[in-house]
Amino acid sequence: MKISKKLEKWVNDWAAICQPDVIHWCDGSEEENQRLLDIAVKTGAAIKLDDSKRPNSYYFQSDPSDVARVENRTFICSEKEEDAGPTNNWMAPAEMKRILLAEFTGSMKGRTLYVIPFSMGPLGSNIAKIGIQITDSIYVVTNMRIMTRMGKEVLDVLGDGDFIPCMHSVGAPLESGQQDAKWPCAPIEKKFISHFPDTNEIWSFGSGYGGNALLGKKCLALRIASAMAHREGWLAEHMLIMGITNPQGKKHYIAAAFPSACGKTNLAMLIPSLPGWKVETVGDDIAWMKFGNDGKLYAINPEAGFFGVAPYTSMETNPNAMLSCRANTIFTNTALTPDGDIWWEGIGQDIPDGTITWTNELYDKANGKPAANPNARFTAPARECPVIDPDWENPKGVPISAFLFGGRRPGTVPLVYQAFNWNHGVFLGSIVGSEVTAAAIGLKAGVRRDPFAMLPFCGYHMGDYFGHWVNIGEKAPDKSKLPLIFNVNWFRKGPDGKFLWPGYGDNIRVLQWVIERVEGTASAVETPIGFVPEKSSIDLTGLPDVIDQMEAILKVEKEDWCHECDLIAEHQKIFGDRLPEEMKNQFELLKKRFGV
Ligand code: GTP
Ligand code: SPV
Ligand code: MN
Repeated sequence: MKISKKLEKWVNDWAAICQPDVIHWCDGSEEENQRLLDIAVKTGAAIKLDDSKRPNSYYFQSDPSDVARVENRTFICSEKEEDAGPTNNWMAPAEMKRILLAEFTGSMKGRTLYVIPFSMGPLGSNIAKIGIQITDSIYVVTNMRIMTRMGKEVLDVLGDGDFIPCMHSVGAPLESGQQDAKWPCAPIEKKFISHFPDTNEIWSFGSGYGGNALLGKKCLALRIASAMAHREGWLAEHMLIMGITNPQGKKHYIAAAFPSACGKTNLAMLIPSLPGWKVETVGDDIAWMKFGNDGKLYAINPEAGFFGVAPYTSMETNPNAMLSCRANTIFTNTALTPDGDIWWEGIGQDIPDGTITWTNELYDKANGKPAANPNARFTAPARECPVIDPDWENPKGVPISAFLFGGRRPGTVPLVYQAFNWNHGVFLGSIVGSEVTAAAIGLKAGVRRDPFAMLPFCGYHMGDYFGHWVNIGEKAPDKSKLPLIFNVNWFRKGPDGKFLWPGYGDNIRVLQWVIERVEGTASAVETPIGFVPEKSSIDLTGLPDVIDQMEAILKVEKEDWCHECDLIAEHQKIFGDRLPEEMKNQFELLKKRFGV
């Protein structure tokens, strides 16, 4: 392996601090991966699933305190506090490093320090970024191998070049002779997911779960990358990317930002319920976008796998996700069946007798607790997805025709509406709201604002982030080629508390309208919030029950929106004088259109 002096020094310096027993440089090979998984099985950290049911797949249960991202322990450590903005936790970089150096000291005693060279984006493409993660967790190494391009090829491409240093420890040193925990981690007040956007560094301590620990994902590809994108004039977004081909064979790509656990994976892989339509997946969580020479905005998926929400994924709701995790997958916090397979609520089959819950107890229907954690996840290679797009690894990316924003809104927000123009679309992104989900720990129930679905992932001042989106529109090489912007809501409920819209594969009916708007062929009604489809312009063939509901699904009620305007006013206040004029104007225009 080709290791630069700079990289070697960085690793050795950390090793001197963390004091591991062994240093292991990951080459990313099949043999290495197997060796690590065998160790995880031997120590009781993992269970190998039955090869005839779930080939080459493994099952992990986390500590009950470490099941999702921890937003109140996530920090943006910019030099200036105002650069982190009102929506991020801030600490001065020197202070955070002082605290964390003490925590990292001796934190890997009795453990192995793994060095993971990884690329976000196709290896060697000029849009890709190389990171090096240090970790003391086998779970993290084996997940990073699925989620990123990882191993010695990355070092060959890196040479003496710059990398983004990503430091991670689960924060659970072992005394000699001490028995390891099944899922080592530190208590909540010792967890720190820290980002240094001025120097492009990540220091994560105390958690082994998902976005807290797989540092290429939220930490690098969103928080650090969003700050780089702001400086350099591109976009790093919490968006799926999908290709949609109509029955005439015309293909468009769209990107969509929904908050965590609000339907990105499901939309990215949907199987259209309308005949003749085809959907292909480029990515399900993150998009990096730059203008191409032709003036269009091009997107790449920096990831190589899916870290998908398991519960309620089924052959009914998302067959392509089920097929993606058919083999070569790591399951975390699902339930385990007696025949060595996994199970979760909403998987589409009854729970087998003798199933073990994610907390490692025999499932007991009577106690009312779910068998799988609501944030149980599968880590599956993107190449296993039956509808992966032929261009998903194209280093040029794919051209984006439309952006969708959305969240879980039980009321107020219609199924779909289109922004009047770019800045109005940016305003729609800035006011995205959603009922909170299980993807983060400790949030108050109810609707919260999650602008652009980036609230937990923006590495700088959110007001400046809105301004950056305005700028992208202003500086576009050809404004006529900017994506059109829409807002969608699959989650509106009727008086009985049930979803009004069937969702999932039927969402193609909304995508059809979106694409016909892009092509200029679908009709729409102008309302104060934007263009809403004519009832007749959404194809409801085969959905007789929904026809009567369409009024309620598409309704824009003045009373609801007056209340919404009060909430938007409160939301905008948070950003103070760093809220761009354009966003204030858009809000004034909205109120004026309602006559308030
Ligand atoms: P992260 O990976 O956390 O960023 O989430 P995600 O946006 O990829 O969410 P995902 O697609 O995994 O969806 C999470 C939940 O939303 C699942 O439990 C789905 O069942 C539910 N869901 C997704 N699409 C729809 C839909 O169209 N209608 C309804 N009612 N529920 C949906
Ligand atoms: C999310 O919470 O948006 C996720 C899962 O995609 S995690 O990687 O844990 O952040
Ligand atoms: Mn996500």
